[in-house]
Amino acid sequence: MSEAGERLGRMHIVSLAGGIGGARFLRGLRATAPDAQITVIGNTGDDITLFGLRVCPDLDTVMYTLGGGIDEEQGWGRAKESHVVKEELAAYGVEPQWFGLGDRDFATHIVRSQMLEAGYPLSQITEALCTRWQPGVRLLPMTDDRCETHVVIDDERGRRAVHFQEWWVRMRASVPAESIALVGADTAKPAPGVLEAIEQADVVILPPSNPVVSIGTILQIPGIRAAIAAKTVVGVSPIIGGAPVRGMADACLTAIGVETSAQAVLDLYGSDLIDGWLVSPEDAGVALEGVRVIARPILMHDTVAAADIARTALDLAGELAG
Ligand code: FO1
Repeated sequence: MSEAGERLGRMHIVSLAGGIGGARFLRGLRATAPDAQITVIGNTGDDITLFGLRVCPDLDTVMYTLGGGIDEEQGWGRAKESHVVKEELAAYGVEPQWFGLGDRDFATHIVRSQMLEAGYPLSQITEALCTRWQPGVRLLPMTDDRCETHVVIDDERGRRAVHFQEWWVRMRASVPAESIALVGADTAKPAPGVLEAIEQADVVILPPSNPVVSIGTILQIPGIRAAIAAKTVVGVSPIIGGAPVRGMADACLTAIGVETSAQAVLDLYGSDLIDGWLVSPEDAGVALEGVRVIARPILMHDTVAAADIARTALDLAGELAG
């Protein structure tokens, strides 16, 4: 194995991850560092209880994407899905009907919910679910404690907080968010293994996930941001040329008064957290004291492209770690 390959072989990588963009990046990271030990800290702020079942969209998106079960077109949910249960629930007039849970996906939520009911923590449940999917990374929830992202809106029904999924899926973030809060963050603890994984990491990678409701929420769990700031951290901008590549990060950034740009997201993360920052060529002017910025194509058309971007991030981290 080459020297670099040898180094990668022993490498401990920690990556934070949200939904679709993060999961696709991780597929590339795993491809470019097949022998590295990769720990993924997954966002649980999107989690929601529906029909008595606990749904963990970002954990499932990482698990299905890396485990080969994802609906590639949608980026979430299972491939070859059917929706008979959803239709039957609708026939009973049961709400909500705006969240598309498929029959295969229901099995994941049933297993998770019965294990929660039996008293297992989410981290052990996620480990159990990953035994089937073999994602090739260690997937940890950011916390085992209940945290949910809620969004304050003011519409015809007045000013109120709605669950992030209702704002994101039912409203398509069309109603401006007055504020976004991670309910429960202040009393939440990092899940077992999270701080240890960060401590043992050679590098921490921030994929191009939503900086507010995915990466931002993970950083709000007490102890996680400080632990990561102590490491060599390289991030990939989720914004290219003033627009998010996918999803609605712009609506989230606007909600917290941050401009939708690669510069503004870097400023939001801060140089106390970030050591290296990958931006697209059209954002080559991005700069921040104490941060090495590299401009190169960062659009993940496929796993090969994602692997190439991930390799650039790892190589930059290697240089910065010195
Ligand atoms: N996103 C949608 O836009 N519409 C849906 O109906 C929907 C259902 C859904 C079910 C399970 C799941 O794991 C994810 C689902 N998502 C859906 C995506 C989800 O809202 C987002 O992936 C994250 O919460 C944000 O990254």
